[in-house]
Amino acid sequence: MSSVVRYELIDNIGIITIDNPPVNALSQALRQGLLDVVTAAQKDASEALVLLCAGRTFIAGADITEFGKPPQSPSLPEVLAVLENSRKLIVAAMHGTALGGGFETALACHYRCAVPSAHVGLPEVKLGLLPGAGGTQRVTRLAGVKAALEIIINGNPLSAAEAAELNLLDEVLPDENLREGAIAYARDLVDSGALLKRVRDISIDPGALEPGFFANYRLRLAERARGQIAPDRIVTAVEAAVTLPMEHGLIRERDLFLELLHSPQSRAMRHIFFAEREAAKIRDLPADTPLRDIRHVAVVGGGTMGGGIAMCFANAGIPVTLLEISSEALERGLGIVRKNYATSVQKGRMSEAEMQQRLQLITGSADYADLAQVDLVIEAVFENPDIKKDVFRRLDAVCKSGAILASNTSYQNIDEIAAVTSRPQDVLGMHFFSPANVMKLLEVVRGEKTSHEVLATAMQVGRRIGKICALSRVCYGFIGNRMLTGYARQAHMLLLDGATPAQVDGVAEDFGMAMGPLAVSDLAGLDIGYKARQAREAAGEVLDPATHCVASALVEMGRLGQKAGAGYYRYDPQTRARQSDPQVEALIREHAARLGIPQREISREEILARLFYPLINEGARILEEGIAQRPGDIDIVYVYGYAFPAAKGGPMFHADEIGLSTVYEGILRFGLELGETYWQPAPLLAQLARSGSSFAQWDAARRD
Ligand code: T1G
Repeated sequence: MSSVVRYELIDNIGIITIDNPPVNALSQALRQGLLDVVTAAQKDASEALVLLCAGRTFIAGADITEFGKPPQSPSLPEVLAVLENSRKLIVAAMHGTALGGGFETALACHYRCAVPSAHVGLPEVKLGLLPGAGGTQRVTRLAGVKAALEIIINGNPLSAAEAAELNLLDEVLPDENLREGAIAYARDLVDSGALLKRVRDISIDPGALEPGFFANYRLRLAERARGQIAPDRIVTAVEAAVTLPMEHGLIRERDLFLELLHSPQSRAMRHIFFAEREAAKIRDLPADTPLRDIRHVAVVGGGTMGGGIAMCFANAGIPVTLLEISSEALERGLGIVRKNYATSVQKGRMSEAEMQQRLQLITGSADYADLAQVDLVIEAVFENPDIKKDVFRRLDAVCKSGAILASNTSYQNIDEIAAVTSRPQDVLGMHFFSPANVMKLLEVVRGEKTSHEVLATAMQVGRRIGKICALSRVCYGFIGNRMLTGYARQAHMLLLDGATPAQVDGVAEDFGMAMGPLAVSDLAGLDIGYKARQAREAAGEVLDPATHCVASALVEMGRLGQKAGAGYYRYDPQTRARQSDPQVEALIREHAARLGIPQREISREEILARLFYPLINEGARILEEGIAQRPGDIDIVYVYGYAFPAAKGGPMFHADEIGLSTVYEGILRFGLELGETYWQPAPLLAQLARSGSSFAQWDAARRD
């Protein structure tokens, strides 16, 4: 018997227990053990078999760490064929999250049961894959074509009840006693003379679909899954389930799976999967760093960000006090929160009862004394250093010893803020992204004196409220916003060189960005950058007009962006759809002429390189300065904070894919063509490019 698959016979029911922590991933040893046990059980006294897992979940999928390595037999399809062809009835008994190959294993069994809290799903699409062990063929046979397409293309888990509704589960057990319930269910099946039910024997009536169904589905899919190839291949695999016999359908599915497995997109998305988990680990923090107990949180500042942050905690069931400077300001803040929740209820994302439950967790206050016993405070007031320091002085005076004081600042120096308190070891940054209750990224900013305990607690709290956390040291703009500077600067300068806003944004969006840089500026509000520039000029800085003159002119014309109905684009008042505006293009030409910049045709390749090379170059600086722990952390910041396409793996992974020498030589070329001011290669980039290395290799060498 293998170490990861155990077998025992109880009252002539064969119990197969898989035990491969942490998530019972289908490693080679597990596949071999399962095959051996099921084969052996064909000859013993068992009347039926129950397949269940120890630990926190049923099989959570193929072992992703094996991908990209030489395949090792037995393959999962081989193992599942043994299950499906077993002469003895096999019941899959699920708990936790039966995902991917795990759910496919259950689908190859004859009956499926689960505890009420279980979830099942086929999330392969999130790794740039499709189910490669019969999932597309079996789910289509059980749940029908339309449900199968939605389940596999969305990749989201279904509750046990939802799965049962779709005929994907035969029994939802009465309670959470998995083993007991599964054995009783198997015994009932045997005693009732239940037949071996093979999903492969279910036939699908192609006539049930309207003519041209798959072609139309593909057309609608094109916009939804922009740039991703896996969704299209999923349609092909599901179509095969309708048009081909099972054996041929399985072969077709396997071919499509292998095509995706070796695709750059899947490699990139698998990189993001592991980078996300790696980013949660702080290199120099002992694994047993104690955590502080966070039971009650406060947010100072009830603006858009403060309200959104308060919602993050309420959504996680954590009581939160929202503090404002006056009852009027507080009412406005709570109004933002109520409006956000009402929108979610209206869109069916939550019930009225859930909304009320969450609202009850949010208490308003205009008195700092109410914060005396909270465990964590997140300051989210104006991006003004003096105002922030005043807030921290007051928090330091009021909050209990051991309370963590965090700032949501996007740019201010955490060390300077910490220095105005008596407890710099309890101070750090927790930088949320707008809208805070939606965006997944949380930049945890480590001050010079921030203690290990406070850091570890902040990362854990981030996970608790559903955020993906990345650690940053202190610098202007931390990781994400610091890198964005060069990207946004080139977007503006490309306009003066002759590109239109639609061209610049179109290239970025064809690359896979959710929104191009100029459309993002319109969304955020052009006045934010305008005010920041005014503050810098007031402090005596001399700014280069070529980096912002058009943006400033738009603000001075009242074109603040989407909120004003116009910025770089005009916006339809109903749909908010953007339209190019000849007036803006004339304004650009006028400023280019005033600066003596000749306008010319700009190629797609030049736009792409001028947008993304500065991003990569600044990322290299951030790595060499130790601001970010690893290249993957930067990738996570960009995928989850700035909607960089996961199918490209993030800026640093993408740089490795195109080759650092390509990036480095491109920067040198732009330096010659456009002037070296903004085209200074980062030393680390130059070093790695010259040695033919990559960010990934550099990072691996540092770990060893
Ligand atoms: N393979 C290898 N390691 C995995 C893994 C997997 N499938 N899933 C998780 N881990 C590791 C993870 O890296 C982390 O490691 C630890 O387990 C805990 O994970 C043939 C081809 C199951 C919902 O996509 O969604 O099947 O950091 O921190 O928050 O058609 O893990 O501790 O060293 O995420 O409780 C399809 C992926 C694979 C599911 C648990 N399956 N996993 O979440 O823990 S492709 C998936 C998850 C496939 C078939 C195809 C989540 C989870 P470490 P965690 P969690």
